[in-house]
Amino acid sequence: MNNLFQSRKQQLTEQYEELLARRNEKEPLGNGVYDRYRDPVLTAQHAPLIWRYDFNPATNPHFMERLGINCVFNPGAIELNGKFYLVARVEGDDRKSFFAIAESRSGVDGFRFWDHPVVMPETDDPDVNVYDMRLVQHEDGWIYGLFCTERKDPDAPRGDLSSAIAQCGIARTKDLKSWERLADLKTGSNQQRNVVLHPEFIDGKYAFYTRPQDGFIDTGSGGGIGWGLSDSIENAEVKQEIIIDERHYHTIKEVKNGQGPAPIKTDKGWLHIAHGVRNTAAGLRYVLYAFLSDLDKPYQVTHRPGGHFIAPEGIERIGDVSNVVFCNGVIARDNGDVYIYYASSDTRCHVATSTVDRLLDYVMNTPEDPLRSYACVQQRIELIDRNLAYLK
Ligand code: M1P
Repeated sequence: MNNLFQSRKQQLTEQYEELLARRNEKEPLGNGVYDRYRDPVLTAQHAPLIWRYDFNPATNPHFMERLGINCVFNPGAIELNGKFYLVARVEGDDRKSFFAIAESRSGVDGFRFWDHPVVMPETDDPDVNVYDMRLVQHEDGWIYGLFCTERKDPDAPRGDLSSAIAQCGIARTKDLKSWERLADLKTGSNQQRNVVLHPEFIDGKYAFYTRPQDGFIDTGSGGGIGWGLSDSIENAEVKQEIIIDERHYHTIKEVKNGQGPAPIKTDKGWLHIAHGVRNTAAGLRYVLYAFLSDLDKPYQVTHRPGGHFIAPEGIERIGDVSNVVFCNGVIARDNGDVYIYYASSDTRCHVATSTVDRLLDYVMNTPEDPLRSYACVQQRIELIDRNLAYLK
């Protein structure tokens, strides 16, 4: 075995194991709503070396990377038997995404990918790209993974190699290892991304959060977080969609929005994390926001705290698609702790921790966006005056 091969293999292996052994640390103080952490929980560097390198010195004398990984982001999340599992969107250097499971005992560090990525069966109409899985433990006993399946738009004009059709793929599993692919969700919309399965039956039916839109990127006249019911999950079809959380002019969700992970059930209602998008001279800016909906009627929003819940900070602002935070995975533990997995700039995955109590306090006591500068000043003056009176 040559020296170069041996020394590169050894150094890269040591570097990899160091990365996985690194303990994460909570950032000091924070905003009281949640705590951020110093390090991302998953990055492209967390992809196992056996996914990237040929370990045979005869066929790879330079110990050269053969199949690079570009980024690891937008993970779905689930807790099983006390362990934290992320189903990450792993994107190869060839721009195709696939799913892979990483597990950790702490939920904030030590995430290690399984040796093999998820083998997601295809339907009769093969996916070109799959991404952003929302994992949900449904009361029917299955773990479902809903994800975006993207295919070239067959009606795109000749020469347009970008237009695509996004729809919702559905698969189910009991162990995260073997997956049964079901038919893609049918709705009345040309495009569906950010579709999420509600964890409980509503009126005896499967309930979906949707995001109908006209174009692949543009919402057009569509958009907003939708809601609809389906009799079946094997051949899921939402015949009627209502919009439960609309876009709004001059807000953080002016251009588009989408449900994040499946909502968390609390005694005060369903706690939702979503993303909102606005346009800027520097391109789209994605932030997270939160809201609460009625326990019996999850399609009725009861509390809408104004503004963003998490926005990109520091290094999070930079990546393949800069100025983006996106969340499609959350774990709420029985003890009330909440782990919010979010990705930054379509590049890496982070965690923020909170509790159900803190998040309920946030959604129920943060005032709504009053939608006009004058009204915002009034809102802030009320807070200032209450404080001044209290501090006297
Ligand atoms: O690039 C930012 C995000 O863009 C899409 O989200 P949306 O459908 O709301 O525009 C998704 O492709 C998502 O994966 C990505 O992070």
